[in-house]
Amino acid sequence: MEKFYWEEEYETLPREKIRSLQAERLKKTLINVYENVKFYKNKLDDAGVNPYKFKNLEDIEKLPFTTKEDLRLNYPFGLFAKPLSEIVRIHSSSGTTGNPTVVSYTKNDISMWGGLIARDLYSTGVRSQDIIQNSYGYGLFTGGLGLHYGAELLGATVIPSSGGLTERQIKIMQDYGSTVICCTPSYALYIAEVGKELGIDFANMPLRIGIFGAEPWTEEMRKEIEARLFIDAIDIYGLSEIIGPGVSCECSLKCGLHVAEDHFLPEIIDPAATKPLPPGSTGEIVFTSLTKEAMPLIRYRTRDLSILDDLPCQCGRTHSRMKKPMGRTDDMLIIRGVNVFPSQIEEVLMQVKEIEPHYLIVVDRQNYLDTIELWVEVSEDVFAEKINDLEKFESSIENKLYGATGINIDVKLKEPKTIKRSEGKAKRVIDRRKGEKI
Ligand code: DLL
Repeated sequence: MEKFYWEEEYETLPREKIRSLQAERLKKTLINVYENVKFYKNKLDDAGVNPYKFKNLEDIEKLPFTTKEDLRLNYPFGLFAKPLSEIVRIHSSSGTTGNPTVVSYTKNDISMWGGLIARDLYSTGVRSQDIIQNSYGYGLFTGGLGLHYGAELLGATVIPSSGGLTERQIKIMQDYGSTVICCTPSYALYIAEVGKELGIDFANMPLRIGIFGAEPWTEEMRKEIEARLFIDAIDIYGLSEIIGPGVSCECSLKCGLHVAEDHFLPEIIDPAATKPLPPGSTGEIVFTSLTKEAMPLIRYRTRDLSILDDLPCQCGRTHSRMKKPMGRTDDMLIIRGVNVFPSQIEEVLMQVKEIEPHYLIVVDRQNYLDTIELWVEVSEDVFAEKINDLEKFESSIENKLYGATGINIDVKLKEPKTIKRSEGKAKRVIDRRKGEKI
């Protein structure tokens, strides 16, 4: 009989056992960083925490936070807890300003990561018979190699196609019969668009599951991708600082992303007060490494906003589930004092059936006042049909957006294929107030 879980012992642990496993692993991690990372020795001493005496998970509040800035200040190898002779891999993220963030892995870290991804893929319904086309970028980005090792461990056939060369991606998909595609959700839409132009019939292809992440995407976007590619679209989340993809992932039921709580301890905090929030609150998600050896991080502030739910999932897995991340605290736009997230705009847009799922938010300041425009494409036929009526159509979308966000957003309908497509993480916002250019 086929097994139901990849790693039942850990995936279905009762909550109190998860908590005691986390406490035990956290203590080990604290000792590791205290002994081997000067930055943490100083921080723990300042906080008056003796890692050898750490017992209760409740005491986590006494531990210091770690931020991206700390990684930058300790660039490149200052937070490594192991000598380079034990480090077998380095990844890094480019970042737009200053030093990149550098992360490292021991042999054990790499095999733990592979195990996590295999477990995630298994929970989504991927099996060893599957052909996985991995279109996340291979290289310093963690997406490509991260998914790759887990997919191989599962025993699936991996096609390391990396990102880009979209027509070739589609040819591979067709000729090799890929059953699973891994890429960003925005790239999945681009593949669907190019496929349509090439006359590809996705409904009759073997493709059945998509593993999408690395950027925020709404439920509405999920429906759009599922309808265009005729697949189940699954959300996978992660960040290089913590490990890469696989920090959390949906199971086939798609009702929240299961956090790998045997490896990472999640918390939700109020980003301003930096205090933990009660269960069910929306806040910034913070992770503490529990098993990582090369570069464990304590209370790493992700800047991602989500909600945690620790009730067991219908699938029987017991790890807490994260709600689909709704964006980052630093993605929040403040327009004339009103806060708005790009995801709120996307949610409204995806419900307007005449438009294409390609958009760009352009923020500026004119005469000391913030302005916000939404550039969005309409499909060929709608463009031709509504050409005389575009203004009316624009204001109907503007009204919907006002209802959802409380701000006046100036909608600019654009001709098909005028908005730049993405092969990796999409850039949805251009903030001219910060000197950004299109
Ligand atoms: O994006 C790791 C990854 C690769 C995840 C492939 C999933 C798939 P970074 O480049 O370090 O790592 O970017 C991490 O991307 O803090 C979030 O803001 C965002 N992010 C990642 N996954 C999701 C997701 C990879 N599923 C940053 N939903 C994170 C929303 C996501 N945002």
